[in-house]
Amino acid sequence: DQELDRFVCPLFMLQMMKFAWDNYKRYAWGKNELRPLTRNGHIGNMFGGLRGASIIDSLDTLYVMGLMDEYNEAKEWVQTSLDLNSNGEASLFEVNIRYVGGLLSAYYLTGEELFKNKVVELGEKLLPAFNTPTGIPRGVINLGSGTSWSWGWASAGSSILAEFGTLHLEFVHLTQLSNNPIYTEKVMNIRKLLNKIEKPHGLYPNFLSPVSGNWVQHHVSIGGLGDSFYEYLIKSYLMSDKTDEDAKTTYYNALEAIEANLVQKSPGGLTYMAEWRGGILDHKMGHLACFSGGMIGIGADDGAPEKRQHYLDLAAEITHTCHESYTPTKLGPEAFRFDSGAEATATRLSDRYYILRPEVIESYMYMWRLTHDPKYREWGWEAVEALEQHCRVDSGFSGIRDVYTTTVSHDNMQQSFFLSETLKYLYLLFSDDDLLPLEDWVFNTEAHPLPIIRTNCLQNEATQDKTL
Ligand code: DMJ
Repeated sequence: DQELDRFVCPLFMLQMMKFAWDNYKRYAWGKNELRPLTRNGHIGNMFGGLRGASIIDSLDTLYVMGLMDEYNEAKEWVQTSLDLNSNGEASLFEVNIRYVGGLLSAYYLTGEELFKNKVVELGEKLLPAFNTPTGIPRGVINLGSGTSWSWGWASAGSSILAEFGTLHLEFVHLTQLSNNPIYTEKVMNIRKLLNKIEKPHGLYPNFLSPVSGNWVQHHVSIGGLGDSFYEYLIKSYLMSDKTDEDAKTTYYNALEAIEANLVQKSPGGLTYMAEWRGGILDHKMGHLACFSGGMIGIGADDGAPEKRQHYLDLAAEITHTCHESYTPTKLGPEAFRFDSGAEATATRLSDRYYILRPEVIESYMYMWRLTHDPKYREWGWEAVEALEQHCRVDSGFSGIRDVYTTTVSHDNMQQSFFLSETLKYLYLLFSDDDLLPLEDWVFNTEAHPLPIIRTNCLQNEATQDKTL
């Protein structure tokens, strides 16, 4: 049976990917995302006029799954239709994680110069966002004029930790590919400022002024607004072939502060990450924060020797808690709480939606790779069945509005991260460990694999042999 599963499960993921892709192609080709109920495309306002987010986000997934006809269609679109001369308001963060990350991975996996040329051209367009008094970039940039500004909703013109803190992996690779040190300089400057500034209880608040370089308010979260900043610390260390000691120290110090101030145990025995507002805890965990099981897992082995088992246990506990939140449709809400008797349950109607997010499955994938405990594959399979049952519609996959009711209401969006992350992590969960091995690759926060930068050439050749 197990032998059969080895083939059947990845094949199943591949068919889900093909179904998602075919419908995108049929109804939304060249637009950013598919609206599967109304059978049309969605452009949105995050990518500054750039198009084809689902294509760029899918390139590596298609390639890794061996869907070569589909990969070739995607590549051809990049060649003929990816126009980088757009003139709209883009989120620096979203363009970086999806477009820069997607093109970098496509280049490293395939060696096609086209992707390298495109990504370097795009990287240059992002640089003006860093022209601030501190060098901390603003969140929004006009890709044509280079003007940048802060999100209207961010307090007092501040920049967001998870946005300016989620550039490091891609920018270091941009320097590698372009031989231009400027990208690495920009992200090292962010790190320098963060190292210098005083941190309340060792924590990193979510809002920072790009003008004064001071925190704007003391709200700390491992979920939205904070999340991938922490992820990029440990991944920067791993991607540097474990030479970036500064990233390592910063990561373990941050994790210590998180454990001391945010990690909680519920009355029912579930370990969770609360949110912190100037010392007051909000006993709520976002779906986004569920990536932290995987993050703590991949960082466990490089922690202090006496802490390694503890980190692995903590990673398993958080992943378990996130699995607990996946009920009764076997899909999880956007946020769940641990107060007034709640145990990993969304108590507000407005928190009950699921938009095809990957974070819980991402943690299953890492924990499977680290422990080979079969429960992670079982949990992953549960999610596959639930996606098929509740999110598959005639023309693609859709998010749902309420994970607590089985009479499903669909949100009419097939998010591009469903193709780049959710389906890729599921595929990897059911594949052998030597497909994109963690010793050779780190995944950016949109699940685009980037190679570890080897410090000596001999290792480099060995890696290339393995990965090609
Ligand atoms: C993705 O774009 C990335 O994973 C990001 O870090 C968080 N949000 C979505 C997925 O939920």
